[in-house]
Amino acid sequence: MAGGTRLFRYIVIAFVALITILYLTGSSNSATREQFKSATDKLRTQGSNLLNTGSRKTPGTKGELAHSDTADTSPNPYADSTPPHNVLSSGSGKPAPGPRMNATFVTLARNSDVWEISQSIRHVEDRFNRNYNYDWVFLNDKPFDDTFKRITTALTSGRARYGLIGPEHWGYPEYIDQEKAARVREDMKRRQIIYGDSESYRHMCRYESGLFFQHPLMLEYEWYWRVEPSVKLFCDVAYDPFAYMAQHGKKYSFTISLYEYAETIETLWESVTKFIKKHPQHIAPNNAMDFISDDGGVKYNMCHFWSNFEIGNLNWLRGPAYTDYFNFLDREGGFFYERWGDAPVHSIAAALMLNKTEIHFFNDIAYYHVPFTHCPTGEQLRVDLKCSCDPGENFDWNGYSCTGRWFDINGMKRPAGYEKEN
Ligand SMILES: Nc1nc2c(ncn2[C@@H]2O[C@H](COP(=O)(O)OP(=O)(O)OP(=O)(O)O)[C@@H](O)[C@H]2O)c(=O)[nH]1
Ligand SMILES: [Mg+2]
Repeated sequence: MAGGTRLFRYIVIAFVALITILYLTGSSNSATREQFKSATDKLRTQGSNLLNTGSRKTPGTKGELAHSDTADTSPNPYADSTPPHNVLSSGSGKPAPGPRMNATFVTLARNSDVWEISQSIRHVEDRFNRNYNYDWVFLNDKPFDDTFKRITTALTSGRARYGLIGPEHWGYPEYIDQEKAARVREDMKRRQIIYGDSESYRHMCRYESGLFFQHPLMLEYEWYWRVEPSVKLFCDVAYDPFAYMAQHGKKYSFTISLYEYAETIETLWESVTKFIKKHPQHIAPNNAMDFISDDGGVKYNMCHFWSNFEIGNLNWLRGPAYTDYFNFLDREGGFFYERWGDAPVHSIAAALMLNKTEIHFFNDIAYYHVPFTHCPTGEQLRVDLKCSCDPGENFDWNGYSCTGRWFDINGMKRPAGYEKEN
């Protein structure tokens, strides 16, 4: 009986042990499954958070991508960052400390420019704006399509805003003889003048010359940075250029300067001379006339700042001097009867109506727009700013650049090593 009892006890113990083992194994399996389940969920959640956070914008932004706040179930290191931050940008992407200026990027573009402007945005975001999250205003004479909005909204770290240009700003003023304008285009086509036969290019140049800063979206800002399709930034922009401009009393800036095609602006200087006579009060006492004329203003030497890059002050452009200047030139008709470009129009205005000290050359912003490169002179600077440009490509000291002249008229010493970059 004792043996039977012992045997029974053994069986009970073995049974209990087996049940315990099965229970433990089962629960640990389910625990493991549970872990995997939640990890997969976590990944999925994080993935969707990353995607959502990447497109997060200030509420109410036009073109905002779908975003669900309830999806933020796992910790997001960027969740509290203000202004909104795009975590899909490469690098640390920490918001730079300090206040922001009332500033925006601005791009005039067609829907067909979407891929080329995407490349520009990526350059600007990677080198600067991922840390600053400034807004980006896109302007178009036709409504932006969904693809343009979706792609550019995804790439910009600040608010992306889309503005339509009305016919009052993208069309012929009533005093322009459109048949005469058409004859000019035919003639320029025959003479093979670049963009000479293009009607839309003329509207673009007029709009960039005197109207973009009047768009209702642009009225909200004081500073702008113009960005065109397919431009590149080769170096980190390690500080806020808008703040720099404000702190140093700058109103207009450039990276590249060169000579204009004389055939496109045959009577521009004549018109400017008339304007100077009519509005002498707008001419700045310490102006940069020497930059644009070799003979004290008798003739224009064709030097201009290349306006596809500009960081500037919108209040200056909206002020009385520039307003009188643009209205005067617009009445002269050269935007349509010739092919006046916004680069000489802006440059002449800056050179005459600003003090020299209000114009800034950004040596440290390395920039490319086909076919010219500004690559900062000075190896230490290029290393410090992680530049990827070839200094041999730098246009600054080339004979077709006016930047050397800018240095000379301002008594600025050319950077060490410039002779090797001629
Ligand atoms: N919405 C709109 N934008 C335009 C039009 N034409 C030009 N643009 C934009 O105006 C800016 C200047 O035009 P570009 O074609 O780049 O002129 P450009 O720089 O003189 O010439 P490229 O050397 O070809 O770049 C760019 O941002 C263009 O996207 C147009 O008809 N409509
Ligand atoms: Mg261009």
